[in-house]
Amino acid sequence: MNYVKTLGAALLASVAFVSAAAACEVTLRSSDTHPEGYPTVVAVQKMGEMLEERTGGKLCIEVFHSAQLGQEKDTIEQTQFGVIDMNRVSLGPFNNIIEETQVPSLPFIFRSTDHMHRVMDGPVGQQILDAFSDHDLVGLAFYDGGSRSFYNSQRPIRSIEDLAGMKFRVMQSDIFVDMVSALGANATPMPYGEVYSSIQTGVIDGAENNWPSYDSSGHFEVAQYYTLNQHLIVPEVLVMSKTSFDKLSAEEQDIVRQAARDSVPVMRDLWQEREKVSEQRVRDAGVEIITDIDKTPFIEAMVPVYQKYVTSPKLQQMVADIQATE
Ligand code: BDP
Repeated sequence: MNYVKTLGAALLASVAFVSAAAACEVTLRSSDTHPEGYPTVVAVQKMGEMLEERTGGKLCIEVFHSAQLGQEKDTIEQTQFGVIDMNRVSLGPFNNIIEETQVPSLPFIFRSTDHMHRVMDGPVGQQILDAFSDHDLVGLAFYDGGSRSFYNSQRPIRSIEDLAGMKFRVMQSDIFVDMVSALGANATPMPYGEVYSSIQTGVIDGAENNWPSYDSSGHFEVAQYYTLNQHLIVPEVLVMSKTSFDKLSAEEQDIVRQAARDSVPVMRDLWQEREKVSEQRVRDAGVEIITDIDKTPFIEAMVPVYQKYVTSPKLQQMVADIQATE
């Protein structure tokens, strides 16, 4: 009896689900490398709910999480081609394509997450969002990516000298390769999804990321030394394929832009919570966390990186604007 009842309820639920999904005329497919429940995934799902409500059920979003549509570099190309409608990615993999994205990806460019928010919510952030339009994309909003620090499987890193000769995975961006080289270590750019096994098999010694990614990727299981040197605060971005965007009416485009903006505070709250949860989970797993680290030599080592990348007057102005932002 109970079984029949449960079955009936499950059937009803699935019918309801099918009809709700079917009511959407357009379901935008959005990519994310992170798993279900990760702040970026949930924020885009929330944006989808807003969209559905504000378009009377016409537009919906389906988030393909856990890299179901591929690794970031490939999904970016597919979004440019209009095969994928939306994408939530780090700014890192855009660095080699859109020069404006290099500026917020520079090591130690932001003094804090609050500073990053003020910059990305202001004119510099808008300038970067606008830059996507020359690359078949529409920049919709920035999300948080926390601050990134090094972790490895070999030994606790307590100073810049300890990094010497170690091999770290970085996102596929030349800036990060040069950043790691300037610290005296070796960089291997590779997709996020290959990092776990590469550490496990000793192809690399470690990588660098924020608390939630270090946790959700399981990297802490294979790289048990985490040094909070916080060299990067790289914002994440939500973009839409220009091809998909152009298919919408002007009114719908405004609704999409607004819903993306409205998902930002949702994301920031989720992020703050998740950072604490992930930190606790990793600490409970017995990872060695090195907090007592002098950042000054790391900051000083970045001079050649700035010299190499901040060359055009445009990027120099952007760096100056960021530094002048309170
Ligand atoms: C995470 C970002 C994700 C990147 C990943 C990486 O949220 O977009 O793919 O880092 O290191 O923090 O590749």
